[in-house]
Amino acid sequence: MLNKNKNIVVTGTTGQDGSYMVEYLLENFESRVFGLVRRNSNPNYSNIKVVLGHSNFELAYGDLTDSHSIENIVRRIKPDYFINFAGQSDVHLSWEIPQSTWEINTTGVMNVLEAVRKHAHLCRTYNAGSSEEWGDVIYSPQDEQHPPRARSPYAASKVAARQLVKSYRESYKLYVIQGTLFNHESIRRSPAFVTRKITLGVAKISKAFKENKDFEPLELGNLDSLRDWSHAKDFIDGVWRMVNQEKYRSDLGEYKNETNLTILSPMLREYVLSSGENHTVREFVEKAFKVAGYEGVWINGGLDEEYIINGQNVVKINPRFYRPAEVSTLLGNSTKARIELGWEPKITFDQLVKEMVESDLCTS
Ligand code: F7E
Repeated sequence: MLNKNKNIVVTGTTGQDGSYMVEYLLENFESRVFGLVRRNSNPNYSNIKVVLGHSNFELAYGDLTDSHSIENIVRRIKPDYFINFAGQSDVHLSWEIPQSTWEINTTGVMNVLEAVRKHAHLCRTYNAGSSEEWGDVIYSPQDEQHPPRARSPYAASKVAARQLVKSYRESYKLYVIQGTLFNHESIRRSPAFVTRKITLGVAKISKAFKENKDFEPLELGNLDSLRDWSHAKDFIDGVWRMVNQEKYRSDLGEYKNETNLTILSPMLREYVLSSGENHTVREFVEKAFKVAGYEGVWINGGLDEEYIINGQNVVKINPRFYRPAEVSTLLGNSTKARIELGWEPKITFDQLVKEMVESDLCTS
């Protein structure tokens, strides 16, 4: 168990991944965890309500795009780990706000790397990478060797961040890693993403069925996209293993001199985390309704496609949700993480859908 003297900074604390990471660290270790949050006049701490008040947890104000704030935090806290889950993670939105997507996901990462380089050289740093970086894939399943083929401003920002991570690792011998995470979901997922949008829609429509009320059908875009979906909690464990690679550990005092640093840091590995199976959006819709007790049929096709349950249209297509350039299929090969890190996902696709739908049925 890590002792109390370790300081861990987690960014994106109020989001899905950051909040699960904070919980995981506080449950398993005695270290001090600093959750980075941006100033917001209307803050939403619902994902971290269970850790607020924990004696080893502290909120710290900062913004990745404000280099001063990141530098001040790193200089003050001198973290042993810096886990960066903050970002503009909405792929579709990245066409609307390409510049701020870049500033948060790329320049923001440079700010972290610079702060760590100057003030916490031995800090183990993680940056969230994405399977979106591979874009219009050239083989399946995709592993760490797949070339970047970005198809959105979001993906391009992550590819550039990966190159920054690589160059800082090799130039300054930092322990810094950018994992490649496939889609990961949970009850904490924002409705901006298709899985949560569907489970919330299913809950709303189920309620309307039960109460015999009118409802608007759920509006979706491309139903044929294939995604490799996992549970976010499984990935938290994988990320923690990436920043604690056995070969390079002997605990944090391990790098005794510059010679060791020079030899070891460039050998760090970046890993894919994925379930190894993929499903269409259409299949997610069917499974989600089934969890709620409904089975339907698809009729028509193309932009007129509809999902019919009890003679009523519950899903229709809205072209607004199509993307200017789609990543039509993603399927991960996480063999390397499974063998070298001993990581494996524990929650199946069916369990994930069930958990999300049941949670939304309870709260709708
Ligand atoms: O879309 C299709 C959409 O927005 C999944 C982020 O965490 O994972 C996520 O990116 C698929 C796409 O996630 C709707 O066209 C259909 O093909 O849930 P999503 P994403 O774009 O795959 C990666 C790994 C990340 O790194 C990202 O940060 O579903 N789709 N109809 C729709 N998508 C949305 N959002 N809304 C729809 O109505």
